[in-house]
Amino acid sequence: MGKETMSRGALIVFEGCDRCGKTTQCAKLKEKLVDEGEDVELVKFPDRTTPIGKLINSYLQMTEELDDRVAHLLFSSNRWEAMELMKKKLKAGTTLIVDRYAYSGIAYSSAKGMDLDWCKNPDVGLIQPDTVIYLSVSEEIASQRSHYGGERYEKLEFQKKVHKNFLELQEPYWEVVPGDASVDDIHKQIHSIVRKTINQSKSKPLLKLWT
Ligand code: 2DT
Repeated sequence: MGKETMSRGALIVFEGCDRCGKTTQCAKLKEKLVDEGEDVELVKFPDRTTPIGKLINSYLQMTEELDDRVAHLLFSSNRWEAMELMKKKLKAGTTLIVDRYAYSGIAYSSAKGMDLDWCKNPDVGLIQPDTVIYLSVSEEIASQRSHYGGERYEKLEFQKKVHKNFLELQEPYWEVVPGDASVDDIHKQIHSIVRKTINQSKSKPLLKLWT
């Protein structure tokens, strides 16, 4: 098959508050898809390995203070610096499972009181996900898991605001998956959504977010 007619990979994004089980589900999904012979890679935002990502890491660990707007723009830049490579991989047929994306950027920054539309702007034009899996955890479970670590944002009251903001950002390609069931049940549900997405995305063009 010529390169031009080769089917592309799907962009699958996982979103949710801290401790919703995203990272566990991303890993399980990758393992399952690899078993099925799919070409698949994990991507994580923030990517703390780049120079911008290192600054974000210091900010999250609270060894660095930044103006809220600067922090927001750094998170967005950290996505933009990954876009070319992600686009190349998707076009080459690799499915990308992404742990957090622009929606986290907006939900967390606007939970600090920043204007939602202002927060959205820097991410306009990123690659649009084919599916966003939003893992929604009840307040009860969230508070049981509320022994958060020491990073910025890891506080129950703040997380409640973040959850509310996420729900305002829902798009038709979002799937809200209740995160309170067992790890295996959640995995099965996610896998069936993603299988469908991979099949349907093959011949679709890559779109730009919020344009
Ligand atoms: P992890 O615990 O998943 O590494 O996230 N965050 C993340 C933002 O405030 N803006 C963003 O654009 C992104 C991607 C969410 C670290 C924290 O960083 C927050 C939690």
